Amino acid sequence: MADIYQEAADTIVNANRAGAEEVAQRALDSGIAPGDIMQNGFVKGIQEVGELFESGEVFLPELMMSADAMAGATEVPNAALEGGAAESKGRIVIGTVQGDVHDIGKAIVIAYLKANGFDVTDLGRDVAAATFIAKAKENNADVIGMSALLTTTMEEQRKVVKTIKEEGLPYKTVVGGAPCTQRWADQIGADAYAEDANDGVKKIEALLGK
Ligand code: B1M
Repeated sequence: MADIYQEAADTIVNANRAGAEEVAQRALDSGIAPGDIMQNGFVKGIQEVGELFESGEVFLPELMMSADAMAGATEVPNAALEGGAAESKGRIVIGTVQGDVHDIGKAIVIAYLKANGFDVTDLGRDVAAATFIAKAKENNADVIGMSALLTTTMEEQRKVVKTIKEEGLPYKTVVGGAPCTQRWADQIGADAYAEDANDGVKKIEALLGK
């Protein structure tokens, strides 16, 4: 098992999208759970690339190619995770905040939520605070999920929470993404912080009493 996880991580480090898709499919065919191959394999790979980027050993074009391989890797398990339960546990609108294009983690969170019976509307990335609110109204949402990967874009989460409180809107808010913490969620008045996709499902279930 450890071998295929390492193989998965390597495809991301080597920016090999076709290889990533092949390893993902092979993992699923051999009975490995979608969440396991993502978390123990591909996510480890993109984290390693992130560290190499940070230390100046890889540059932005290589990081972008690894991110593309990651997108390929994510599509295969996500398709397998779709449509887990018949009855909706609640309606979620989720997006990456304005100024931020990181959406790999959000895609994983969405797949987990769908597999666990939530009705999810993906707002995409670079989503303005006003759009989160407008889409929550349009979709009669229970929860707004906001992903932010940059310390400079986290503030956008505060804007959404502030508008909800000022206007007395009924939406629960969940924040996530590498720079976010429980402390940050408390500071901006968000209802929950989710460390990863699995935690996201648990926190949203708790918020909605499921
Ligand atoms: Co960028 N990037 N990046 N990047 N990138 C980081 C985030 C960075 C930490 C790298 C570094 O310098 N070490 C750094 C941020 C530093 C900071 O703010 N403190 C950074 C930077 C600086 C930048 C640029 C500014 C680089 C530049 O242009 N000079 C630029 C910004 C562009 C922009 O957004 N405006 C940029 C660009 C990019 C790419 C486009 C090349 C690519 C993104 C591609 C894409 O997403 N489509 C990219 C990538 C891939 C990364 C790293 C390497 C990996 C991020 C990732 O996908 N992680 C990242 C370094 C790192 O994290 N080590 C980095 C894997 C993913 C599964 O984890 O997203 O944390 P994560 O999601 C988790 C949890 O956080 C949680 O669940 C997920 C699944 O377990 N979660 C939620 C996330 N969202 C949630 C929402 C929820 C609940 C849980 O709501 C309910």
